Amino acid sequence: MEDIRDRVRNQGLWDKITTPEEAAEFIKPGMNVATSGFTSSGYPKAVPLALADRMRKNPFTINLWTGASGGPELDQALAEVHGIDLRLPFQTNRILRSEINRGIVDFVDMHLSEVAQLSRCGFLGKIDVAIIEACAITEDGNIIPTTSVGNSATFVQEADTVIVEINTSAPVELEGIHDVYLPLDPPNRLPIPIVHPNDRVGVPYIPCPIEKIKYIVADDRTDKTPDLVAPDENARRMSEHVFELLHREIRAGRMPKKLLPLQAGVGNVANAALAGFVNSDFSDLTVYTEVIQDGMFDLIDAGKLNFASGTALSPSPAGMERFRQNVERYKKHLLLRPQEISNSAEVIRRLGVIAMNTAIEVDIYGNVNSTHVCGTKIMNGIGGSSDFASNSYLTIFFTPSVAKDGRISCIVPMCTHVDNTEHDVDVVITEQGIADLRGKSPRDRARVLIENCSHPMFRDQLREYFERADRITHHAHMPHMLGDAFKMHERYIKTGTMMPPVKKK
Ligand code: 0RQ
Repeated sequence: MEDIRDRVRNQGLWDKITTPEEAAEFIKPGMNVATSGFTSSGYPKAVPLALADRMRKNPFTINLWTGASGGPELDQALAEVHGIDLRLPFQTNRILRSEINRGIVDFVDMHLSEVAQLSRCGFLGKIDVAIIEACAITEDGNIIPTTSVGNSATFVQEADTVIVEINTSAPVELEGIHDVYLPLDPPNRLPIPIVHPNDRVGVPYIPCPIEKIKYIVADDRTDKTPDLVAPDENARRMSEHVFELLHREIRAGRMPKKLLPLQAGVGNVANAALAGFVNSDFSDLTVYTEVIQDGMFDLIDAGKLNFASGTALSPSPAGMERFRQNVERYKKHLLLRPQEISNSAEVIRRLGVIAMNTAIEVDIYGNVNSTHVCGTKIMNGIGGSSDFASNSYLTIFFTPSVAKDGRISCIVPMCTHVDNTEHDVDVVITEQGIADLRGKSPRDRARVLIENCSHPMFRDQLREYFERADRITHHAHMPHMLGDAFKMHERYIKTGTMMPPVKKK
């Protein structure tokens, strides 16, 4: 492994360099441990692995806070030894998810923009230790993050003790890509002075008092981001619908030709939508989002993307290699901010972002469930989807019209759990079509969602539900038959089989 002393530029800190085992020894049962990391980027690896090893031999638990999801060396390693008591604010690991859904881990599902403020204001308890992955430590002891900023700056500010993992697999050229701005809390907060996605308003490092750094460890493991999956036919069709919608908006004079800044969630459809922009006639694009993925490199190479602001650089392993080979060129177009800023309601609203996220299910009135399968089992968490959905100029939700090989409809009478309400959802897109809900009453929203977005296999059943509810409730504002609303889910849960389509009367 490369000698990390080149990267620890304050020589006074060299005697803090130690082994991951010694650093992990400092973490005691019940501690609140807050780490860097966002969507499997820039999370600490060596100390959590050493901690998991300790827990395996001598079981105990900690509470784990991060930016968003962590990679296998963090979330999975600690979940496998049942070492997490409480986890916040987002996760995507299969084993951790199972621990949560079995009631072993308490999970607090939070808006990603709010974690830092809640932490600073003391709602979450105090941070005993912050473990931060870094590219380097400056002469003044400040921390240069790696592939994500997330909540790291606030965690460092609030923690009693800081452990830094210098990761030598992170290119040193990452220095300069970060812009760290920490807002004051109410009543002293000032406007965040970002008026374009590329505005720099902070400093290129995480401020850290030297005396807080207790240990520095070396690591060279790379981020374990998922491989890129080729868009499937549904994702391709949804991305075509997005372009149709955006062209419509331009023709109506509601959107400039170069569009407004784009936000795209993670996953198959978001990737397909971004990939689709490469071959579209859109250019001069900007992005104001959380996660910068492979699609952005394609857009930069195609000369279509001017600038992308995010909080995590989360390409696939192949995408990271591509970044590494062309770091200076891509860096000119990219910037990483704290998630409190990348997801700031104030900035999103000012910039007029186009938000594109994915739902698990959408009900006929436009409420969105992004987190809980059949209302009880958490998938990943709300993440930043609602930070963007509630504040964007145009809020789009994607979902395939059916899931589980057609056994369940993703357009349902009533969501079993609501993350984004009807008031925040402008447009729903499935592979079947587009439902533009803006300016529509609940009953009109139901009609357009059923007719344009549901799968033909379930359409009659949804029509029948809506018409019966409308009749029975005497055309109430939002017709519902509460007893019948979840029948579509019940059948799926009980039999796991597709409901037979209802015959037209
Ligand atoms: O199940 O994993 O068993 O195969 O849900 O669904 O179709 O693979 O879609 O990977 O795009 O994830 C909403 C979860 C979609 C994601 C969600 C089952 C389906 C599959 C995953 P399997 P797909 P995706 C930026 C924004 C919230 C956070 C967010 C998400 C699994 O997009 O977590 O947007 N969003 N953050 O079979 C039963 C249904 C179902 C269903 C899907 N109706 N009923 N199962 N599934 N619909 C990023 C951050 O914030 C960091």
